[in-house]
Amino acid sequence: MKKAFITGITGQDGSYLAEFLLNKGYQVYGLTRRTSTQNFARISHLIHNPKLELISGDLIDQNSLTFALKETQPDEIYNLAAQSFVQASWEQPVLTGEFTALGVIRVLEAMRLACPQAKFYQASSSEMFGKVRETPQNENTPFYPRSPYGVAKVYGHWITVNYRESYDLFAVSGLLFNHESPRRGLEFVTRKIANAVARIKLGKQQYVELGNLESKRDWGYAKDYVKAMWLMLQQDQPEDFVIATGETHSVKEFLSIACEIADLGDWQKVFKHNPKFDRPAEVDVLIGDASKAKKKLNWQPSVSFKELVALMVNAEIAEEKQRKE
Ligand code: NDP
Ligand code: GDR
Repeated sequence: MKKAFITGITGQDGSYLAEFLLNKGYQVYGLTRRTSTQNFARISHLIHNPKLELISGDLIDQNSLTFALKETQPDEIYNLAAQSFVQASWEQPVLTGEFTALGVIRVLEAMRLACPQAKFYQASSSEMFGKVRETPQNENTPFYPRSPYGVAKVYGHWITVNYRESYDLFAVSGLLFNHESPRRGLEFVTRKIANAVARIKLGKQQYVELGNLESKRDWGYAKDYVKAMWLMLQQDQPEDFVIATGETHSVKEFLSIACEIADLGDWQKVFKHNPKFDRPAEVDVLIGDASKAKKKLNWQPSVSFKELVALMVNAEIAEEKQRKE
């Protein structure tokens, strides 16, 4: 039985990845940090599974990571934990650096000491391409991050490459473009729109306040993307991969289709601009070229943009119908 260790198991991707690995028969260990109120909502359906064990630790605490890996001796390590909200990275730049950048080297150091034979996955991001140097972006496109988050992810990416080359570790970096789902945090634009549209439809809210509607993203479905992470660790050679749909759509398009799906009519009737959600420096347009993943991992996305919007809006309508105000 293979053993996997996931940091960030309580997050969107961690919860889908845990499900995916448990279905494959893995023993899964998940790192969780101590909070005064438990935040296991995304994994509540999994926590009684005997093949899942939660281990207490934090990316900022080196000993907790080394201890967790010494105890569990995993075959595969997925480093998904991070301060992952771009906007918050301007408000908490130092914390973002601690978690999202230095957190990576702490996990790598723990692995080097406790289980150097394991395979390591780093959750890198299309935000590293930022002010893009070429279109579409592939594994060789130079980075130009536009936020403290993007800068921190560049560190995480290069330290993963460096540990692979310095210590001959099986360490890979997945350059994943935006991926969404009903489990996305409410602060991210897709879930925020899907939720607001559902609430407007049900008469609980009148409009949605957003920032820049012109920015464009390559949006895929999170469940497809966690499979790509696993595939990267099943290869014989450690290599980095871009994972993306190859399509780009604006925030405005997302909003407009969401309104259509919820039968709200013209999106302009429910939209208000709030400069609070504009960013000090924006990433205008991202579009990924995942042809290497298609060729070597036999990976491709299974959900189209329109299906993704529908899936998210319908999930929010069902959820909001149940929720008591
Ligand atoms: P989420 O924000 O949903 O989850 C982040 C996870 O990290 C949570 O489990 C959180 O725990 C945990 N975490 C945060 N700080 C610490 C810490 N100091 N110690 C231990 N755990 C911590 O992110 P996603 O699931 O969306 O993304 C997963 C990873 O992939 C992240 O690294 C993100 O930056 C990266 N990424 C995401 C993309 C996307 O589109 N979703 C695209 C490209 C990269 P808690 O629940 O306690 O807060
Ligand atoms: P992103 O996702 O920054 O791409 O990072 P987010 O959904 O936060 O923003 C996408 C785009 O929408 C614009 N926008 C708004 N964004 C938010 N959150 N709230 C708003 O009200 C709003 N209005 C407009 C933003 O300006 C931006 O252009 C996500 C995260 O998951 C990262 O961790 C990950 O690395 C990248 O995707 C790939």
